[in-house]
Amino acid sequence: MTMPPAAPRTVVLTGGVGGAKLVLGLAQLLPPEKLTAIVNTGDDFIHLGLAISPDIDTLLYTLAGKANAAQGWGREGESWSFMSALRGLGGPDWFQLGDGDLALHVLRTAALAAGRTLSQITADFARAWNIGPAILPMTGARVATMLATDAGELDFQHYFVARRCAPVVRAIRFAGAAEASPGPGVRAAIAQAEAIIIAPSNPYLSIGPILAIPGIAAALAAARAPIVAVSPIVGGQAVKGPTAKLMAELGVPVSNAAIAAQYRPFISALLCDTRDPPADPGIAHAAADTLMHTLEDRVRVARAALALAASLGKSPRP
Ligand code: FO1
Repeated sequence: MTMPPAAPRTVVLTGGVGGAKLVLGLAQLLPPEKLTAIVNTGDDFIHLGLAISPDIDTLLYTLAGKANAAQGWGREGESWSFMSALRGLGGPDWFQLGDGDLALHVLRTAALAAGRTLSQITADFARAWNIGPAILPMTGARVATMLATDAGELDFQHYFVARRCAPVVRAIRFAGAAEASPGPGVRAAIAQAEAIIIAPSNPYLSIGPILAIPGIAAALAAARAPIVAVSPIVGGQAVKGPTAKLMAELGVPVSNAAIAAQYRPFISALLCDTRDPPADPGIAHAAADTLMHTLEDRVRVARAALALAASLGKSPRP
C-alpha cells in the first residue's frame, strides 16, 4: 500500500544488508518517484579484472526481489559453475562470484571501459529490472574503505570476506573520499528532499564513506529536510556484520548515544530499538521494534522512520 499523495520526497543513505532491508520497506510505502537511495561505493573493488559494487548490487537484487535473503548478498537460486571451473584452475576462490551475479560485474566492467558512468550503468540495471526508486552511487570517483588492523592495512573486502572481520581494527579511512564529488543527482536529491533517512547500515563502514564526501556533507548540512538515522543496534548488540566488534575495537561503547555522536551534526533524531534501554542518546529519539526479518518488519521500521522525520517538521534553515 502506498501512503496518501502527501508522501514526502524521501532520500535514504544506505549500504550493506541492513540498509537494503529498510529501502525495501520504504519502497512499499512511497511512490517510486518519491524515493531516492544514495548508496555506499566504499566496498567497491576490482577482482579478477571485474568492477564489483556490492552495496549497489545488494540494493538492486533486494528491490528486484532477486536477493538471496538468507545469505544477505548475491542472488537467489544462484549456480556456481564459474567458481568451480575457476577453482579447478587454481584461481582465487575467497570471493564467491555466482554465475548470475557475474552478469552484473561483466556488464558493469564493459560499460565502464566503454566510458559509461557507474551512475548510468546502475540506472541501466534498475531499468532492466523495472526498479522504480532512483539508485544513485554516492560518487563516480574511486573511494576505498581501508582498515588499519593488527594484520596490516586491508581494503574492505579483504577484511570483511577474506579475513571474516577477525583482525583487530585500529582505524578506518576512506581513501579518495576527500577528493571525490557527489555522484550525478545526489546533491539535488538531498536539496529537494522532504525527509532524509540514514538506514541501519554500519555507521563506520557503510555510512561513513558517504558522509566523508565533502559535497555530500555540505548538502546534508544545508538540507531543509529533517535527517533521521535508524540505529543499527538492537538490544545492545549490532544485528548484522561486525558493528559491535568494530565499536569495541574503536573504543566506542555499543550504545545509541555513540551512534548519535557518530552522526552528529547531521541528524536531528535517532530511531532506536525498543529492546535497548531508554538511555537518552543525547538527541531527539523514538523507539520501535527495528528487527527486520519479514517484509512487514521492513515496512514497520520504514513507517516509524518516516513518522519520526515528519514529527520534526521542515526546519526552515536560517
Ligand atoms: N560476502 C561474503 O561474506 N562472501 C563472499 O564470497 C561474498 C561475495 C560477494 C560477491 C558479490 C557481492 O556483490 C557481494 C559479495 N559479498 C560476499 C558481500 C560483500 O562482501 C558486501 O560488501 C557485504 O555485503 C557488505 O556490504
